[in-house]
Amino acid sequence: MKHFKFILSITFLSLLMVGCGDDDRKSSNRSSSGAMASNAAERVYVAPGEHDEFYAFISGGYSGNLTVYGLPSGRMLKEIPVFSQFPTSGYGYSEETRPMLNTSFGFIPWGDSHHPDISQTNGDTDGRWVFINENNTPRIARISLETFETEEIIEIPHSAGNHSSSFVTENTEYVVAGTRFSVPYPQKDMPIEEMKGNFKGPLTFIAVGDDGRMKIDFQLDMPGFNYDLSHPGRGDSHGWFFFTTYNTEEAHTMQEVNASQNDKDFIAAVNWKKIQEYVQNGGGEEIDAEYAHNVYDHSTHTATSTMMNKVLRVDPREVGDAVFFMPTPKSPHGCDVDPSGEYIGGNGKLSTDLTVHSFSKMIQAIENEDFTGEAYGIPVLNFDSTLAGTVKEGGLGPLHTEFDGKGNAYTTFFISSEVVKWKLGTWEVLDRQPSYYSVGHLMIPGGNSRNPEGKYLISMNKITKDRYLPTGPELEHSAQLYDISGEKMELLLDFPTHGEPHYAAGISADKVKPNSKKIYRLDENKHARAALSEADTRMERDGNNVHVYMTTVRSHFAPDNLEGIKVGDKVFFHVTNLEQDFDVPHGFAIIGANNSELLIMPGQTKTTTWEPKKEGVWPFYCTDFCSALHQEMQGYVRVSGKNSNVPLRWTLDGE
Ligand code: K7E
Ligand code: CUA
Repeated sequence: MKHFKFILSITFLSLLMVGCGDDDRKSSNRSSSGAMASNAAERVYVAPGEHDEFYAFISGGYSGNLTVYGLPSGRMLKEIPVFSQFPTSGYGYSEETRPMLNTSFGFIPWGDSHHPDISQTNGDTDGRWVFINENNTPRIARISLETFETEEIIEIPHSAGNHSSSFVTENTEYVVAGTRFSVPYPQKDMPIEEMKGNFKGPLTFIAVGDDGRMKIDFQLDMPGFNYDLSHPGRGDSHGWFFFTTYNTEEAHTMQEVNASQNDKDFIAAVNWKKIQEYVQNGGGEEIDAEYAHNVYDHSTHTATSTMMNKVLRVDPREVGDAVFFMPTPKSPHGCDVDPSGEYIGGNGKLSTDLTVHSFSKMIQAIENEDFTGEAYGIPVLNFDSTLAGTVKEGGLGPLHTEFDGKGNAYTTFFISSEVVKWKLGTWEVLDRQPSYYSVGHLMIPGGNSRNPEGKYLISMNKITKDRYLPTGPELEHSAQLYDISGEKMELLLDFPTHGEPHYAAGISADKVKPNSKKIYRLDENKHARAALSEADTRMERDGNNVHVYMTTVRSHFAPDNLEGIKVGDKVFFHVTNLEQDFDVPHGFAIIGANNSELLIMPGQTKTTTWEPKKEGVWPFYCTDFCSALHQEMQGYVRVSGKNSNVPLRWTLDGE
C-alpha cells in the first residue's frame, strides 16, 4: 500500500477535509464521545481473566510477521514470526529454524507479509491453519493454529511481487499466488523497453494436502499485466478464482501516469477446476524452476529446506474456456466475492463507484460468446453483460470489501477515509463511518467464507497522526473496531497494530482454543540432538566443532560448568527444556553470541551457535523469568587458548 500513500498523499489532506464536512461524520463523532463512550467501553471490555470472543490474525506487513489479537478488546496476544528473523524466540537464528528462511536467493532474513487467510472446510473457516503471502521474495507460509508456529514456507518461482495471495478455496484445495509485477517468464536478460507482449504474469496454484503440505500444482502463463488481488468463488462459483489486474497498458515506467491510461482493466476469471482436470489428464508442460520448499517438523523440532527444480506451466489458451477477462473500471485493487458466490466486486482505486459483476451473468455471457475482443488470445467479456450493478458515489478511492452474511457489504475508501456499508442487489449506500485515517483493508471474522460472523469489523488504517500519544516521527499503524450488529456501524475502539497491517483474518475463539497445544511431549521429541534427561547431557568434540547436549529445568542448566572449549571453536548448544508444564519456557543466552537468545518451550529442543573469540570464563543464563530462583539459573564456560590441552569437562554441582 505504500504505493498509494505516495501517489495520493498530495490530495489526501484537502479531500479529507471535504469528507469531514459531512453531516453523518459529525453525528458519529459525537456518538463516540461523551456519554456514549462509556457504553462503547463496556462493549469492548473483557474483564481480567476473561477471554476474547474472536481471534484476529493481522498481517505485519513490512515486519514480515503475523500478529494475533483478541477481539473485541484489541489486546495483542502474540507475534508469530513468519518471514523475518525474530530474536524474541530465536526464530530464524536457531539452527533448527534457519532453513525456514532459505530461498533460491539464499538465506533471507526479512519479508513483507500482506494477506492472511484461514483454511476452510465446506466454505467455513475451520481453524486448522493460517496462510500468509510474502510479497517481496514471493513465498507463501502456513502457520499451525495448534502451535501458532510457522510450519511451512514455499517459494513461488517465476513470480515477482506475490500480492494476489494467499487466498484459499472453500475446501482448502488450493492456495494461490499471483505476480504483481509482470516479468520475463522464465527470467532472462532482456531490454526493459521490450516489456510489452514479452513479460508475463504467471498465476500459481498450490495444492494443499490433508496434512496441510503445500505443493505447486500448476502455473498459469497469463499476459504480462499486474495481478493485484484475488478471491476464490464459493457456492455456485466454487471452482473459479478471480484476480484483479492493473497496468493492462503494460507500461514499464512512470506507472502512476502510464498505467492509468485505460478506462478499464480486467478481472481475470479462472476456472481452476477445468485446469485441474486438464493437468490431471497430462496437460501442461514441465519447465525448469528453482524454488525452496521449507518444512518444520514438530517431532524433530527441526526444519528442512529442499530445493525444487520443476514446475508445470499451463497455457490457458490450450485448455479452452478456462480463463476470461471481465473489464473493470479504473485500475481495480480489491477483488472480493460475496458469501453466496454470486457477486464479484472490483474496486477501481481511482474512481468513486464500485463495480460488481454477476457470476451467473458471466456464465451466460460465456455461453453466448458475448465477447468484445480478446487480450493475447483470452476472450474479453462484454462489460454490460456481466455487470450486476454499480454502487454510486460510495466515496473516494475504494480499496477493499468484506461481507457480513446478512446481505450487506462494507468497503473501505482510502482517500475519503471511511468505511461505507452498502446493500448487495440494490447497491444503495446504507451507512458511512469515518476511519482515522486513510483505511486500507478491513476485516470481518469469517468475512472470506460462506458464513461470516458479522458482529465486528476492524479497519486497518494507514495513517495514525494524532490518535495516540506521539512516539517521534514513527507511529504504529492503527486499527479501529466497529460494531456492525445494528443498522448503523458504531466505532467502539482504536488500537495500535504492529508493522503495516494489510489484511487480517478472524475466527471465533471456540474454533481454535480447544486445539491449542500446551506443551511438546518429551516422549515424542525426536530431535537428533536432544538430551531427554540430565543423564543424557554431555559434550562432544568433532574437530573444531563442539556439541553441548544440555537440559533446562527449574532452576538450573545441566551441565552448568563447561571446560575444554578453545578460541576458534564453533560451539553448538543443543538445549532441551525438560519441563512438561504449560507455559514454563526457559531461555538461553551467552555473552558475545552473534545471533539471538533461544526461548525453548516445554519439551522442545533448540540449538544456538557460539564462536568464542576471547579466552576467559564466560557466563550464560536463562532469559525467561521462570521461577523464584530464575536469577540463579546460570552457568560458566571456560574458554582456553587455541593450543591449550584442557580436556572437555562438563559438570553440574561437581558431578
Ligand atoms: Cu490493499 Cu497489499 Cu491488500 Cu495494502 S494491499 S491495503
Ligand atoms: Cu529458566 Cu529463568
